[in-house]
Amino acid sequence: MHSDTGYLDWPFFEASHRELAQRLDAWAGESIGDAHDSDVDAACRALVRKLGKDGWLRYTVGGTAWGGQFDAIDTRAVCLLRETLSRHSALADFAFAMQGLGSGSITLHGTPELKQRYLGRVASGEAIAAFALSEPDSGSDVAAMKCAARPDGDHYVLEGEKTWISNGGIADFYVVFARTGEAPGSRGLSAFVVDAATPGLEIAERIEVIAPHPLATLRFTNCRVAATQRLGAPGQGFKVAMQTLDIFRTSVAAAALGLARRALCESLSRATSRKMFGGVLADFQITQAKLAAMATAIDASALLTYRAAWLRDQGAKVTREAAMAKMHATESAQQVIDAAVQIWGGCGVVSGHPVERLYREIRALRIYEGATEVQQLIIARETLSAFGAAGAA
Ligand code: COS
Repeated sequence: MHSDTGYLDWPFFEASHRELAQRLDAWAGESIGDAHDSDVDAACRALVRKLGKDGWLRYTVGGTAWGGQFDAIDTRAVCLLRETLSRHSALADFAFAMQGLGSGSITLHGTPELKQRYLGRVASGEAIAAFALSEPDSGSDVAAMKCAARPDGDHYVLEGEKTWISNGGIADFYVVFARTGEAPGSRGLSAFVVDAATPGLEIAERIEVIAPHPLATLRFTNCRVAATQRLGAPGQGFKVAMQTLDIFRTSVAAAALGLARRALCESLSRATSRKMFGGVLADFQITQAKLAAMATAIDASALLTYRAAWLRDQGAKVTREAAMAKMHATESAQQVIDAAVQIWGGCGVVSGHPVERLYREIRALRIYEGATEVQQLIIARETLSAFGAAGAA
């Protein structure tokens, strides 16, 4: 599959990143192709096992002692992996990404015992991870969550619901955020690792979406979780969630970038072969204008994405840069893919055609892990606060 790899020469990357992207591209071409299955649960389980067996999931966890590739999560590597996987198969990217999002809070805040128990199995693909933050009335407004965890001796008792939980129904454990009440709002939340088999945790409902993947609503009823399963100090759950999202939001941008690159590749192949009015589609300036806009949007997304990834790998706080990358890459990928459907004409809306699938697959990325409107809020806040801090008025 043709894809521009010139960006790998940008100064954001080390030689090891270039080698990683090329090796994964070759592997994905041979091993996953376009992974699609009517049984999405079975397809995801198989993808997690395969990604784990061949070593790719090691990049989703931090700490070589626990099975990670490096001691800290290398954001550029995660982004290159997601970009490459999503170019080949959105479902393979999903399977990879959720191992990272679902275990990222353990990498960042787990005790050695929790790291020992979970991270190695995430890295090998033996355990499937999930991140349980959203609720029916608390998606963007995390501090409004109601799911409660009441201390009870050396346990907490969880009561409430979580929804839109990716890997819900197939996960072996969930990182669950709940109100522990140390203070109002965002200062009264804590995070816990809850095994899927814990009594009192049930899958209340499976949710079908336009690009199928495992998704569910969870219900906790008198669900007892040992206090040793808590991640970070009591009341620090909001920060645990935000720090985890700071890593993986940038990687959502990378996934969108991969989908957009695939759309451009499909468009180029169509534009140079589709005969029309005595020439091919690509002869027409109206098509060239579309291709130019697509290529420029892709480069702009790549620059924002790898700037955020590189900055984070230098140890910087990247709340603003990650938000910019996620917002721009997902929004512009939607436009690139829409143009690809237009270039493919009627074929582009036939069920199962690569661009028809891309059209469905991109949509949710503008919503999950912080909708575009949340990214706008974050970018504006950070920009205003930098202006205020500079003393300008
Ligand atoms: N890293 C570390 N700490 C952070 C942080 C970050 N990225 N972002 C915020 N915090 C801290 C703040 O510094 C503040 O600390 P103090 O209480 O010590 O002052 C605290 O967390 C609360 O922050 P803030 O006042 O910004 O909280 P808000 O409730 O206003 O948060 C947004 C607003 C919208 C930014 C937040 O709720 C958010 O990101 N929502 C989207 C969540 C999401 O992605 N949902 C999708 C579900 S996951 S698939």
